[in-house]
This record gives sequence, structure tokens and C-alpha cells, in this order.
Amino acid sequence: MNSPGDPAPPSGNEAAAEALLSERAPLMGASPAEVESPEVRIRRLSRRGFAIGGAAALAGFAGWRWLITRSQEGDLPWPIRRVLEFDERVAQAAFRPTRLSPEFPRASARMPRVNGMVGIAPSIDPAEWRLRVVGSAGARGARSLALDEIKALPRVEMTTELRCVEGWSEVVHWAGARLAELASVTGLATRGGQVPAAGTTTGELLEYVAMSTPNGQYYVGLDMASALHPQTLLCYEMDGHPLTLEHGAPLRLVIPVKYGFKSLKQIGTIAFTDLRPSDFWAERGYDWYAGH
Ligand SMILES: Nc1nc2c(c(=O)[nH]1)N[C@H]1C(S)=C(S)[C@@H](COP(=O)(O)O)O[C@H]1N2
Ligand SMILES: [Mo]
Repeated sequence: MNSPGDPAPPSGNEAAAEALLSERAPLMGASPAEVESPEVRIRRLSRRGFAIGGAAALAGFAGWRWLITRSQEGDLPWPIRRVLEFDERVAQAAFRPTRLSPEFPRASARMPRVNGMVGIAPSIDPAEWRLRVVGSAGARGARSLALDEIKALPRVEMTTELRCVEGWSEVVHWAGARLAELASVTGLATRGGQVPAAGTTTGELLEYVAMSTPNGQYYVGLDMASALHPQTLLCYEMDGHPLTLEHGAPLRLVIPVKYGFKSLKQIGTIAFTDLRPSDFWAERGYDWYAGH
């Protein structure tokens, strides 16, 4: 099996890109009882993994309290609040999608190695580039946003760990906008494609988010709760500087609650959907969910 960062030449990706846009996303990837890669299993069973798990549990509780408080203040984008409402109802489940990934001092941040260049096109001109955002109505109602429009959304900075499933990690400082904010302003994460009225339920949110590079060669699938997590960012800066091409210019995803291969570089399309999206590395044997 190839590993993320050392991929085989892509195959069948045009179909995947097509599916992303046409909402005929095939139900690909592993079944809900995910196949765990050896790397993931070793990590899970290792003492270090156990320690990290304990820390995450503590951070999770603190994060939960923080989020609850924040939502009472009503200053989070509504999709996060909606996920919180849902999360309260499933609080007995072991995993809480709203737990926060640990944050680190800004000074401890480093630039990570460049890992994986699948789908990254050097020819992308940031001035011409547009983010395509698609909802349940498909091409009808799809939005096209320039980088400045993403930068106009509330800016969030965080210093979190980028953890690659291959076994390395790096603390990185990021700046960008919450994906939940994009969901909020476009309304496209809901079945009706509208910003829902206050007091409506989580049932209106679609189940998944599919993302791909502009050329469709690299693509990831996310569950909606993780996609709308407050630390899931559309990043345009890394370590205080605009993104370089190798790290995903002009805009990349950073999702610290998941392994690095979900943090898609050079985003072209974001599609909110009820069909479980295909995922480049899940198709190559890795866990589709890829939480850690
Ligand atoms: N478009 C694209 N995004 C990608 C990849 C890739 O090959 N192509 N590799 C992923 C993997 S496996 C990791 S660990 C991170 C690494 O991000 P970095 O290169 O900024 O360190 O990017 C992810 N995003
Ligand atoms: Mo990775």
C-alpha cells in the first residue's frame, strides 16, 4: 500500500471530480466498520497514543465547556451551534465531534515538511482562482467566491498539531476562516439551501462535505460535524505568511481533529451533500473517518 505523501499515480479521479460536482458521489470508501491501517492501529495501541488520548479527553472536556459557554453567548456561526445541539443529544457516545484539538504557544510553531503534491497545479493564478461552493441543489444555487471574499470572513488564528498518519507531526500556526462560517453565510450546508431560522433543528444540515482540488485529482470526504468544528479552517496563511504553492495556495483546509491527509491543499470545490463522498486515501486503504 502506498502511504499519504508517497502516492501511486492517481486513477479514476476524473470520475470522482465529476461526481463531486454532479452529486452522484459514489458510496465509496470503507464501510462504517472502518478498516484500520496498521499505522493507525500501532499508534492507537502505543503508550504515546494512550497518553495523547488522555490529554485529548481532558482538552475535550475543557473544550466542551468552552463551547457550551460560547454558544450561550450566541457568537458562534449557527452551524456550530446546530452541531452542539446535536452533540448534546448524543453525549453518551464516546466521541464528541466538538472536542477541541490542543493548542500550543505561537512560538512553538514550525513549518512542516511538504507532504503530498497530488492535484496541486502550479498554474493556478490566485487572482483568477475561485472557490466553488455547492449545496443540495447542485449547480443551481452554487456560489463562486474570490479569495478576498474568504478573507473578509472573520479571521481565526490557531497553533495546532498537523499529524500525518505516516508517523510524524508538527506544530503549525494557521490563519483563515472557519468552514462553519462559510456554511453560515452561504446557507448551502442545509437541505433547503437557506440559512435556517433560529430554533430549527440540526436535521436540516446535510450529512457530509466533499472537497477537491480544482483539477479533481485529490479529494477528501468529511462528516458534517467535523467539517463544522470550530477549529476546521479554510487557511490562507501559514506561520504568518501567505500560503506557498506546495502548502496549498491560494486556500487549503486545516482540520486538526483529523489526520493530515484530510487537510486538502489547494481547494477548488466544496460540496455539501447527503452522499458519503469518496476520499483519495480511503480508496487506498486508509480509514475514511481518519479522526485521532
Ligand atoms: N492537494 C493535496 N492536499 C494534500 C495532500 C496532497 O497530496 N495533495 N497531502 C495531504 C497529506 S498526506 C498531509 S500530511 C498534508 C501535509 O501538509 P503540508 O504539505 O502543508 O505539510 O497535506 C494533505 N493535503
Ligand atoms: Mo499525511
